[in-house]
Amino acid sequence: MTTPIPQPPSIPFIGNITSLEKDVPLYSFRLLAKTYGEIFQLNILGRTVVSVSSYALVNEVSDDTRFQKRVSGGLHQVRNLVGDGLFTAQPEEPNWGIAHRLLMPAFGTLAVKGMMEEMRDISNQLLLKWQRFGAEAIIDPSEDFTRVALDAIAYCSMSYRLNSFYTEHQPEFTIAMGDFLGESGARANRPRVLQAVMRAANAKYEADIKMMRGLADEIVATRKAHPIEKKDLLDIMLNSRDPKTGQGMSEESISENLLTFLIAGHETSSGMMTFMVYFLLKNPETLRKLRAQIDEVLGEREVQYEDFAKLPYLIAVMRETLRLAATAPMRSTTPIADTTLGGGKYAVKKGTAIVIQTWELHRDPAVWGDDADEFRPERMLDGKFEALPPNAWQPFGFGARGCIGRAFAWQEVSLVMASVIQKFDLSLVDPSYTLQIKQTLTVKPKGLYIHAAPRAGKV
Ligand code: MNH
Repeated sequence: MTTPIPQPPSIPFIGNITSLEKDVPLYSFRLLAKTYGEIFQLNILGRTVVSVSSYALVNEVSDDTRFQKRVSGGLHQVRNLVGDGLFTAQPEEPNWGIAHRLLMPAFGTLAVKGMMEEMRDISNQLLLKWQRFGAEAIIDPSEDFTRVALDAIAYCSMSYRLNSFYTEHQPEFTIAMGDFLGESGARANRPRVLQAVMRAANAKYEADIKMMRGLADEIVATRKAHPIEKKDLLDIMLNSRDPKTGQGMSEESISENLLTFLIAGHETSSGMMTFMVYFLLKNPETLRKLRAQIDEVLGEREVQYEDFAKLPYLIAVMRETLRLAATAPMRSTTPIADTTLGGGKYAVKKGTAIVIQTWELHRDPAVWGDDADEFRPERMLDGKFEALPPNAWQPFGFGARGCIGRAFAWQEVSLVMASVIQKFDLSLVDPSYTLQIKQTLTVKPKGLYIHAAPRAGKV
């Protein structure tokens, strides 16, 4: 016997859409999980969405033999820009396999290691800026980390310089992308009739898409006009063939995947660095310990690839940051056939969207204990991370559709954050600041401002 999945009261035609906060849906999902428990379902404009948040249920749906990724909701809207690119392809679309097989090797640990000096080039632009601005400047870390992450992915994987540090405001592309992602999220929760009459919003959406496609075309055209020796991501897309099908990538597919990497490759990493700064400033003892380890290993010299293995506390802080603030806060999966969840308790039909609430998963007391809400990197140290139950920590998603950029993000954040902590004394502009969130498809802190005072002898 199955029991019905709990559902908040629903309004005819509109369903549960009013249960979702417009600006930060994550808040609503978290509140609903507190109210209704580890599983509940919503009716969003006629679509059933099942939300799961306990370790037990997430572990159950993290199973490639019974469930597979489903691109729906806001992510489905992102297809308006990137079509069946690597991130947004449905599992049955052949372009996923082609792009996956071709591009995986470009982002393996070894390939990423080879990008170290290009990453440093970009990271140094941030360090120089903060040094020149000096101790009194008010810094928006989210903006500068976004510059770093966006420039790094473009430079390391496409040998293209976006030069985001040379514009006063966020670069045009960043703004267009932010607006596009925000609008894509909103569209998923908007009745079609309403969408149709929103002329200004629709025109802006189309203009943003056009602007971003223009950049992709420009990057490809630049490469064709100035070929280089390097076997980077762009070179692979232009010149390699899928070993399995023998197919190359079409022009459209190249453009869509190029944009996929620019999008997927920067918002999550920059959000992670911003959250990390927030957690460190709110936990001075942790910051002190991290600084001590960095000083001991690096002294006055620049961090090298080989140093990362000697900075276990940095790694623990990064893991703990992504536990409490997974910057891609949800992912969707779906049963391959009609099935049940919770050991036969709840029936779920084939094709139903199941949304995994990573923020709740990462706070399940069954895994993390009673202090699950506390930022405590020690829980990730000394083999404890490796001893976690399977799928308990999954900020990078799951299985074949897990993050392809994990090694890239890890190296980038290690490099940037080790350097920042080594060279600057950070402080909050407003010491009473408490965390607020801005959500597009990803989440990042909102309204966080810091000072970065150069440390004597270190810069
Ligand atoms: Mn990334 C997929 C999180 C950095 C490129 N990424 C995913 C997924 C999560 C995720 C979660 C799975 C989404 C889903 O199931 O729908 N990614 C992150 C986080 C960071 C990150 C938390 C940084 C921190 N990602 C990066 C970087 C790149 C990148 C950097 C590019 C270099 N990610 C991708 C791509 C996919 C993906 C591409 C889609 C892979 C696939 O479906 O085959």
